[in-house]
Amino acid sequence: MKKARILIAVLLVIAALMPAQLFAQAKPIVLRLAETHPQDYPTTKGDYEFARLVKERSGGRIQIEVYYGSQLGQEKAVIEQVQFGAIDMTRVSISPVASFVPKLNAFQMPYLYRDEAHMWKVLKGDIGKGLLASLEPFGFIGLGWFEAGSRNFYNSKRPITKPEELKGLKIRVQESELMMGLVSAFGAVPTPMAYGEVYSALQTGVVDGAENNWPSYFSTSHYEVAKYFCLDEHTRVPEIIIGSKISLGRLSKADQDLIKQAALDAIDYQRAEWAKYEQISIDKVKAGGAQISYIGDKTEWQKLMDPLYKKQSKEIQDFVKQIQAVK
Ligand code: GTR
Repeated sequence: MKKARILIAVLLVIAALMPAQLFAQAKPIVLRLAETHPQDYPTTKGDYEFARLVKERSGGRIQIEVYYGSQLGQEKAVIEQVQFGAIDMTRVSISPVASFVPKLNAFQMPYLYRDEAHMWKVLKGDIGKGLLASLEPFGFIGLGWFEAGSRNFYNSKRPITKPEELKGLKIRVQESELMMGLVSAFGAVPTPMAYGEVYSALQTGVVDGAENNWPSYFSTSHYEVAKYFCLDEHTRVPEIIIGSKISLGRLSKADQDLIKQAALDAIDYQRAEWAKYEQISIDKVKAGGAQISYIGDKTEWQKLMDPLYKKQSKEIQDFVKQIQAVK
């Protein structure tokens, strides 16, 4: 009896001295990722691929739970929560992140990239890598980029074939100062609003139009209430996955690196999903009655953006030059 008691006491002392990690091993590290779009949307599919890679490579030790469909809130509020560590990570457009990290505006300037291939050369090259690595002082860990096509105007009032036809239209924009400036430079009236509120704002006439890519125009059903779509391709705004410096900062350097690499390795999968879904979206909105105006020569549209470029800080103007120089 006495021996048994001594044994228990010894075991308790050993247990108390064992590092906490040994016990934690049995319990996986669970990280929450916030996503605006529905479950079948290509960014969400990219999130799942990222989560799959992390789980596989960590032998199940790290698990990412994807909260799609804005379950954790609208983008701006989610970014704030990531910044103070209440949400571990999120996939968002860089537009609203630029309110927290102004230099990101350089990556969403109008008519900046020659095409999709140019943008990806920038994002996957030194400029993109450097940018991801520079988010830490703002409370974020930059993980990776996703494709989001080009953004275009659509409205419920009239077909748009020239920029002056946008004059006076109330256009919803993301919560982004740059996007407000862009819409104003076209002579329209910008109205910042959360993504989830746009359908009813279009339906009730609170706004006349909005701007987005084909997949968002389709998946939100905005084409039902704003059928004039103008393929002016004014911006190409990459999506970004950001982690919370507070919450990911608690992980070991090796685990952080594993997560970063998995996010980068999910990019090509997401881009392939994007291409498929973009085509489906184009077909569906056309079949659903959307009227498309195709803009051939965009010189006139581009010229109107000169003042917006000139207004940017030196840091952004330098970035723009570097981006343009990537061949
Ligand atoms: C989409 C983007 C979303 C959100 C939305 C918006 O293209 O994927 O993350 O930013 O646009 O306009 O609010």
